[in-house]
Amino acid sequence: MQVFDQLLKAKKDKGGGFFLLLDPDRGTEKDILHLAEAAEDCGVDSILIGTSFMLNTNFHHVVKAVKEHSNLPVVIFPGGHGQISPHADAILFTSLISGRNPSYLIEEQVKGAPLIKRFGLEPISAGYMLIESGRTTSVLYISNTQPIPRDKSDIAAAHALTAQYFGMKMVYMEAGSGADGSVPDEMINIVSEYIDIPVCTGGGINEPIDAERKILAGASFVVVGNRLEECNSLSLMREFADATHTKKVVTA
Ligand code: 1GP
Repeated sequence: MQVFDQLLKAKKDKGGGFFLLLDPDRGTEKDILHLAEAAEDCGVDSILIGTSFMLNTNFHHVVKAVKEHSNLPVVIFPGGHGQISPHADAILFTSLISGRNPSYLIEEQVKGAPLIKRFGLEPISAGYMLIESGRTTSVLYISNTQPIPRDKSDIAAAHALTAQYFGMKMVYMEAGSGADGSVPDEMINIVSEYIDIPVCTGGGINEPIDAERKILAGASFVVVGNRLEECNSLSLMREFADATHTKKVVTA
């Protein structure tokens, strides 16, 4: 089964899909692999790997090691065309549609596409939208773009519909890693009601209850990185997965 179909199945069966984001620039390799190895047992549906600004030169090595330590689909969430590795299963083929910077709208993608083909990675096209989060996150600074204001759900909805009409498979509503405020539930609700493709959201989701709220608001997938990498707690990772899986299995 293709990775994207597996993610859709997680949403359908469990109510929402929970993705663990591992940033090769944050934490030691030991800490990253500690989370990766336990992720499947804790209920994680997919592991994302990527960063907005990479200092670590060992990207391929980290992706390979994570893949060797987990049976979950490993999906690259690239900050640029330098983060394409043959060791992953799929890649979020994002275009930063909320911005007007040609580098992140199309240039990085043109540089990366031939490598994705050569490596046989499954591209999962996604309209990537930055939502104002209360601070200048790395992705905001590096992309040199304006985020969509938190109270402008209509603007967010128009961007998301554009992604759908372009044939993208989902939209990713991003507050930025370590954001002060996650994407507002109300905006997720308005956008997910307005479009027919799934909504993924991440950035500043620091408590399991927040993950549950995002799914109940209409998101299909929730991404958590910072909080789990900071505390390296397997029990918290399980709590996040359980909270995201809003469709509880009732056993007789
Ligand atoms: C960042 O959406 C992800 O691209 C996750 O954000 O690290 O704040 O969980 P956090």
